[in-house]
Amino acid sequence: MSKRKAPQESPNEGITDFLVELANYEKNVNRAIHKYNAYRKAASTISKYPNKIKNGEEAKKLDGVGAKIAEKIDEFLQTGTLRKLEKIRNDDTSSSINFLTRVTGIGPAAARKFFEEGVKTLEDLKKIENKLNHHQQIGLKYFEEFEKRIPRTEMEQMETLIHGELKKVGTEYIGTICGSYRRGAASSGDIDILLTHPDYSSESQKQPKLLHAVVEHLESIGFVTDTLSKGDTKFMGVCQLQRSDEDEEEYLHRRIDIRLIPNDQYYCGVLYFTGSDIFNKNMRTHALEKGFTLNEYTIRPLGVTGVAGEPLIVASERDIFEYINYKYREPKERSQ
Ligand code: DCT
Ligand code: MG
Repeated sequence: MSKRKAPQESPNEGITDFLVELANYEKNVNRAIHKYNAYRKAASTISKYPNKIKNGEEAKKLDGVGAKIAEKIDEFLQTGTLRKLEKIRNDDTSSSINFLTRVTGIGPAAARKFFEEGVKTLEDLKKIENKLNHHQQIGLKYFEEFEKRIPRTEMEQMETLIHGELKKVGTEYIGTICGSYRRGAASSGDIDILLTHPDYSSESQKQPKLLHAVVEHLESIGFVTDTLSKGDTKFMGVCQLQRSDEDEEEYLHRRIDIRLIPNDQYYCGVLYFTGSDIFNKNMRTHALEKGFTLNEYTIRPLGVTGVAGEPLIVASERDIFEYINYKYREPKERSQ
């Protein structure tokens, strides 16, 4: 999961930017996930709104924009700034904690702990490197590189490479690069790969070898450069394209996640990891209204008592939309 989201272009960019900044503050500093979700949701609806918002009242008519956010929009439109945000930006605790969470491996809780120990900056982190866990050390090592988004052309190159190499490991693998790339984004924060194989289903034994063989092969060709964590079904790490003669510069190190999914759960996984997170949330809410529970593994009908039944058979993403009577949306149309 990538840490920094691409800004959304809209006539109300100023508003959506400050809402996202407030959202991150609530998540990282206050650990108030509900407030985070509320700001994200408001930002998402406003970014879809085609007209330039003139005042809070106009915004309040939109889904997810309440009285308090409307008030902030008024203040922002009238003064060009927001006192609450100015205060947060100038506050040492908030800005330090917010900064520390930009390192992969440092979440809101670890950030606060480091801050309380007097560790606030990249330099401070470098001084206590031996106290960081492996994931955080790699996060520190590649801090600047991980902050840069991956241009779509580079994502395409990596996709070609990965599909080619996958075939060499085994002809029966199926792989999909999900995340913002699958949604057609101009740039991505990381690479999210889903793998499946006909030999692996939710009924069969775990098959970590199917994942590890792929990871080891990608290491052997120098594409995967570091490991953050490696489990039976999920690899988190770092990759880098090799420079060729035509390239002027080295490629940057990129965050890569590879997941092995049982073949009967593959399309629920592809749907979930394609996102966006907000689209997923909306689709899950719709599923619940129709009496189904949907997650990254399965879709199950809910009985009258609210107990989930057996997983339904899913052979495509479309099947999931059809079960819950939701109009199909191509990945490109799933940004919200
Ligand atoms: N996801 C989700 N809920 C979350 C986090 C992730 O539903 N809280 C899903 C949707 C997107 C997918 O996982 C991959 O996550 P990210 O890489 O964080 O998102 P992205 O859309 O690929 O964006 P980016 O370009 O920043 O990587
Ligand atoms: Mg991503």
